[in-house]
Amino acid sequence: MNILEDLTFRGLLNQSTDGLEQRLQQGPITLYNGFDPTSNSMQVGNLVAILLLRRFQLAGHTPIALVGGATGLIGDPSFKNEERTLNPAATVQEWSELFRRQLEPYLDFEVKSNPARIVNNYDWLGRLNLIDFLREVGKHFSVPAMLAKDSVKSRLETGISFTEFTYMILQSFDFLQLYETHGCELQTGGSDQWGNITAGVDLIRRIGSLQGTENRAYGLTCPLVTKADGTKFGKTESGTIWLDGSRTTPYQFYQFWINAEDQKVIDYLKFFTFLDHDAIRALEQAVAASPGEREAQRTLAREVTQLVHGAEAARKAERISQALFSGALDELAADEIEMGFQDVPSYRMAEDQVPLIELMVAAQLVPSKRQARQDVQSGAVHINGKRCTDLDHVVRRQEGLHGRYFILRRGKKNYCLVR
Ligand code: 383
Repeated sequence: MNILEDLTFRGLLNQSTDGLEQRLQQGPITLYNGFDPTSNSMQVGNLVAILLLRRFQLAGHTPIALVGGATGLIGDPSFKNEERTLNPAATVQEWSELFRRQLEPYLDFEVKSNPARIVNNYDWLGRLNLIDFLREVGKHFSVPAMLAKDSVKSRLETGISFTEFTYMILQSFDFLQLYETHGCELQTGGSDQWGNITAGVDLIRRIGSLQGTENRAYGLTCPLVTKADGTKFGKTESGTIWLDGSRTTPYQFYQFWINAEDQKVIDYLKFFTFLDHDAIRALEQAVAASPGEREAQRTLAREVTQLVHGAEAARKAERISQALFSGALDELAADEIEMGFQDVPSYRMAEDQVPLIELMVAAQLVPSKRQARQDVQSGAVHINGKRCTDLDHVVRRQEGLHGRYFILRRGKKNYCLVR
C-alpha cells in the first residue's frame, strides 16, 4: 500500500496541493516538517507531525525534521489570537538543541537508501542580510495576498506586528532553501500550517519561472487532533502532556491515553500508532462489542507510551496502573509508588506511629475526626489497598510499603500518599 492510501485510511490527510499523488507515483520524495522551539519540550500536539515524518520514511521517502532556531525567535501568528512575547535568543538556542535530541529517536539516520536529516533554519536565516532579503525574497510576496491568509487576516482586528507578519516569508524561504539544497519537494504540517506551506510552494514556483525552469513543490497537511467535547487536545487539569519524561512522567503519559474517550480512541490509534489496518479494525469492533473492557484504550496507551518512552517505561506505567486499579499496591516498587501517586496530595508523617483517625485529619483526607470515624466505620477507608474498619488502628512506620509509604484511600477516588 502506498503512503497516501495509508494516510487516507488513518484520516491523516487534511489538504494537499495539486499533483502530489502523481508525483508520489513517480518515486520517493524528500519532505520536511518544521518545529519551532517555543518551550523546552515538544508535546503530544506535535507528535502527529513527528510520526508523519516517520511514516513517510518507513514508506521509502526521505524525511527532514527542521528545528526552527530562527523562526522560534519570531513566532508564528497562525491560529494565535495574540502577539507572542519574544523569548531570549540564548533560551531559544538551548531549546533548539533539546528539540533536536527529542526528534532523533523517531527517525532513522543510518538507513542507506533514505536516511533522515535534522536541520536548523538558523543556519541560513541567521545569516541573511536585510537588504538582500528584501530584494531577493520580499519582492516575491504581495502584501494583499499576505493579508488574505487566515493567519494574518484573523489578526487584523486584534493586531499583529511587522515581525510576526513576516513569519510566512521566513517559512517560505526555508522551503525554497531545502528545495535547492536538499531537493526537498514536499512540506507537511498540521492544518494550521496550510497558509505558510502554500506560500512556500508559490515562492518556489515563482523563482523557478524567473529562472526559466518549471519548479514544482507540494504541500500536505493533517487534521488537528480534537477531543470529543471540542476542548483542546493534549491538555488535562494538571496541564499540557509533554513528550519529555521529566515534565510528564511516563505514568502520567500512559494515563492520558488510557482515558481516551470511546468515540475518539480509534482515531487516536490511527494517528498515534503504527498498528496495521487489520489490528485497528479489530479494536474498533472490540470498542463496539465490549466498551467496558477498554481494550482499545489499553492498546493505545501501551503503544504510544512505548513509542515515546520505550518498552521498559511502558511496562512500568502499565504495572502501576493495574496495581492502582486492583488495589495490589504491595506489588509496586518504591519508584513506581512515587510515580503513580505524583498527582495526589501527600503528607509527611514525622512520628513513628500515629492513630489512623489522627493521621486522616492531619493528612487532610477528612475535615474532622468525627468524619474520619464515620468513614472508617462504614468501611470507606483503605490503607495500602486493604480496608480498615478498626477505629483504634495505629499506623506504624515499619508496616509501610518499603518501610515508608502508606497509601490512604477514602471512598473511591480520594487518595493521600503518606511518606
Ligand atoms: C518553522 C519553519 C519552517 C516550517 C515550519 C515551522 C514551524 C511552524 C509551526 N509549527 C507548530 C510548532 O512548531 O509553528 N510554523 O509548534 C506545529 N508543528 C507541528 C505541526 C503542527 C504545528 O510543530 O500542526 C503541530 O505540530 O505542523 O502547529 O520552515
